[in-house]
Amino acid sequence: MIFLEKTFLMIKPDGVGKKLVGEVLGRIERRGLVIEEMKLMRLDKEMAEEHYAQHRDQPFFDDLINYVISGAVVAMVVSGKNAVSVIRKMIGATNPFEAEPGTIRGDFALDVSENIVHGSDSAESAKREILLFFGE
Ligand SMILES: Nc1nc2c(ncn2[C@@H]2O[C@H](COP(=O)(O)OP(=O)(O)OP(=O)(O)O)[C@@H](O)[C@H]2O)c(=O)[nH]1
Ligand SMILES: [Mg+2]
Repeated sequence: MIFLEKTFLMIKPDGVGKKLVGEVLGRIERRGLVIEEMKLMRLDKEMAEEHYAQHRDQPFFDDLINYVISGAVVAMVVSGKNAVSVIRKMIGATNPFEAEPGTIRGDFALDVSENIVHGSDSAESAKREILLFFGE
């Protein structure tokens, strides 16, 4: 089935630092998805912990939070047919070592703790994350 839906995507500090903003935006646009909202911003600790709340009990949580607040990020709302799963496929596996070539992580990352982008893992997560970042 085809759903017109919205998802949340964030270029993480290593993606911004490696000058991959244009590359990621280009892939989204060339795929036919639409960038509805976008902002360059810096997360504070509270917002980062809220965003990654599901991982609070993981051993890597503190490292994850410190990394995501370490520099600017680009947060955006992306829409299109099946946008949630299409973006997840374009991003590739969580561990870049396992991400297929042609995916963002498979092309630009090698380390699970610095994997360039975040994408919502479900329509429910997208709704929550869009509310957190864009208040809508
Ligand atoms: N150091 C470390 N970081 C991890 C590990 N697993 C996940 N992470 C980090 O935590 C983030 C969130 O994990 P998940 O939500 O399970 O993975 P994901 O959905 O592919 O990644 P996000 O799109 O960032 O949410 C990942 O993107 C990684 O940066 C791990 O085993 N070790
Ligand atoms: Mg996730």
